[in-house]
Amino acid sequence: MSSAVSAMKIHQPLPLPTTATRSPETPLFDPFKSNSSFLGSTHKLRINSLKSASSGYRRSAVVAVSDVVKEKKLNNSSMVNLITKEEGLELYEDMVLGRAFEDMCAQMYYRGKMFGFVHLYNGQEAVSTGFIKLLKKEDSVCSTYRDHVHALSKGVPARAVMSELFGKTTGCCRGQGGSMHMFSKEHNVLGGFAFIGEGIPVATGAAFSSKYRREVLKEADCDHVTVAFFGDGTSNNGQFFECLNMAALWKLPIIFVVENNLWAIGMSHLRATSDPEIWKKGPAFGMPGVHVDGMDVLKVREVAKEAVGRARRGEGPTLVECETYRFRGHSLADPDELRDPAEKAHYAKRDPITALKKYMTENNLASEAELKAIEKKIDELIEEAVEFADASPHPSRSQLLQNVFADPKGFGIGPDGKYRCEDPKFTEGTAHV
Ligand SMILES: Cc1ncc(C[n+]2csc(CCOP(=O)(O)OP(=O)(O)O)c2C)c(N)n1
Ligand SMILES: [Mg+2]
Repeated sequence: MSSAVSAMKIHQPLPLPTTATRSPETPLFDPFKSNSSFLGSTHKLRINSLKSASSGYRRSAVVAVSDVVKEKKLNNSSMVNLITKEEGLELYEDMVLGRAFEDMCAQMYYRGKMFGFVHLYNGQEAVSTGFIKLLKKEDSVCSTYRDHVHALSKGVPARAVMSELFGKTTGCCRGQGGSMHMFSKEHNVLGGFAFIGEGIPVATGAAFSSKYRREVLKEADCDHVTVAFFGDGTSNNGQFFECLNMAALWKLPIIFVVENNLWAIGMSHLRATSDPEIWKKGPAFGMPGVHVDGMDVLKVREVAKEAVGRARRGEGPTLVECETYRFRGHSLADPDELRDPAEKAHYAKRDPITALKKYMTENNLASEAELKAIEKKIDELIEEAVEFADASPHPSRSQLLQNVFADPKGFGIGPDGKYRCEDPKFTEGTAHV
């Protein structure tokens, strides 16, 4: 039996019981009774967790899938691989692409090729890759201002993302969006959003439209799924709760993916959130809540498989909290002096790319040389993306007010009686327009 086939046999979809379907007898995995290290770098949370475990308060329909996977691994020492070679190589390539792209962004930013805020995704690659590489082209992804890598995972070409960052016409938004507003109709990337939480209702609307097309317009093959990515800080925003409610009420095909990197700019998640376990908010609204180690792409993928499957089968939404970490400052303008070096070092050791590389080589899924070849291919692709972006033209002045919904009169009328925006000097002083 090939390792792929046996892997499929052993790894049946993981259970995500809902409050509606779980009988009281169903044994529930309790992460607090295991050796789980939820938000492992802190003591405070562990104390909170123990308190709630002893009060019995958190007996809700939640499953710590990362721990389930870990336990399976322990209980099945002969367990075969979680992925096939081809799958592993695809995941590796996507994560290396995300990392190398962001590293190049940092270089280009400091060389003055990009403007405004640029938020990098280093460290969080397993989340984007783990979810998006399971999606179909028709499925949608909604992001935040930390959006380059989500767009890349969803298939937007690196050169189109880089050009967008350079503010060039060949960018995926013709240079008009910039770093925080990646959008691609073709790839169903519904946007990055500078305001936190803005993407969540957009994603909920997309999921509603899929359901409407299937159930009201009778498009039987419309089983499209939407994944909304957002941060821990954002999960304290009201739009999150409103959308959880609507998604559960209407059983929408959506997955809410919280990328809990423990920080919202300089605010610790533990200081800002009454109950830091975001996953528990799912069952409160009647949907499964799942916590997963977001530094391990294979665990994320296991959780994603189940959640995407649920959504596609019309069984409704899932809330997934991925425990992850950003390896750089909040944005490239952040000197990153706030976070404890010991915390940074703790997560650096859990680099998701190094972890996958180790898994692949130790399980004979790939040789060092094969992985090196992928890294080289990606380096070349990124070099090419930069050259392409650099050589591409800036948008013409006339593009400035295209797709701007505000009436240009809002800019006022100049002394010559014409709109100010028609004055050739209107944009003087702004970068490269
Ligand atoms: C509505 C709104 N309020 C405040 C801000 C300022 N702001 C920008 S990023 C951020 C923190 C978000 O943290 P998190 O959701 O954890 O995402 P991360 O940056 O960690 O990916 C805040 C408060 C904003 N962009 N939008
Ligand atoms: Mg955060």
